[in-house]
Amino acid sequence: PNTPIKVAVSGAAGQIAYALLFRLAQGDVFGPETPIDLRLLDLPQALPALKGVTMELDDCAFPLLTAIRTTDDPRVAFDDIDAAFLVGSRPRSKGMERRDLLAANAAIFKTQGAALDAVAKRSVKVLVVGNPANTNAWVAIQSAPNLPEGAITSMIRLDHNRAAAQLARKAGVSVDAIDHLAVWGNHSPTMFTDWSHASVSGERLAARIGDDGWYRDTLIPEVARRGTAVLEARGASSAASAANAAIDHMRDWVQGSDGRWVSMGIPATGEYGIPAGLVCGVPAVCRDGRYAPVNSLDLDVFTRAGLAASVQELIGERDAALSIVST
Ligand code: NAX
Repeated sequence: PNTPIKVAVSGAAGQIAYALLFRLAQGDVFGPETPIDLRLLDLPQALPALKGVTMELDDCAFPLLTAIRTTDDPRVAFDDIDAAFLVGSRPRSKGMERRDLLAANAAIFKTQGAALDAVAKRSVKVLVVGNPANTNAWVAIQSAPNLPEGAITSMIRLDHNRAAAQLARKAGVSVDAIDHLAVWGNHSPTMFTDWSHASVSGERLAARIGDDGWYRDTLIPEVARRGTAVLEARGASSAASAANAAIDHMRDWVQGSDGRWVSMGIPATGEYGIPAGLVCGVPAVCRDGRYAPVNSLDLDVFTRAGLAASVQELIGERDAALSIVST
């Protein structure tokens, strides 16, 4: 039998994890041949609820699930792991300032980055889902100087998938038919959905849809506000779709994207006026367990302006987190 892959999930007692863990244990990321050893991390007060989740995982009798360990200690959770989904973060409480929220999360991701640096496999693949996801990933990277560049990424795939679904519906094609779609920037309302390179079966998607006004005035704001719309309708934030996006992100990173573009939050290389190192959503292609950003695209004025606004917001978040990282 194959050696089990060791996978940590933080925020494991939360609602996204509740949609994520069962699919992971079923083989949706690492494939039907790879046994999986789960390390579930949450805060001490969540451990009783987490016990219930592990009971349910047991009760599924997943053939691939070889072990489950629960802990409130990141060093225990991340010991020798191959992959991590960092879903847990500090939510905004009533009256909390944005600055305080950033600082609280910077402290969490500083600790978790240092723990990854100390004990994870050097080949570890980390996906940060907990918000502010881009900046949390940036903080973790600063705290993990001994991990190879590119080990830690953030999730913008939910936004990518949301855009793909809307575009496919508008064009009357299946989602699979769409390629070269990109979501740039921060996972926040400033994110920028870019259809300027998108194609459908070799044809330009924009030409197929033929409605630039719809793209600018409906699609872009609707993708940006989709999280709020789900929250209002469901009375709870996106969970199953967020877990699905996390699965898509990690699966494509591990197994390859088959030449297709996916959007990932990755440390910028200096392209497109994004300051090097800033964790920013960009289009990428995954192959052989690695991702490569799609570089040297010609961006039109509208796209450049949208991206620049989101980058400005990311710089502000990074600067607010900086004091925590450096103390
Ligand atoms: P829940 O509140 O249901 O669960 C969060 C869990 O994290 C809780 O069990 C909590 O105890 C735990 N936790 C908090 N601090 C922790 C720490 N320091 N170490 C370990 N565990 C910790 O939230 P849920 O709906 O699951 O959402 C989780 C995060 O995903 C939130 O930050 C949310 O904003 C973010 N999202 C990010 C998305 C993205 O596209 N990047 C989309 C979905 C989602 O909004």
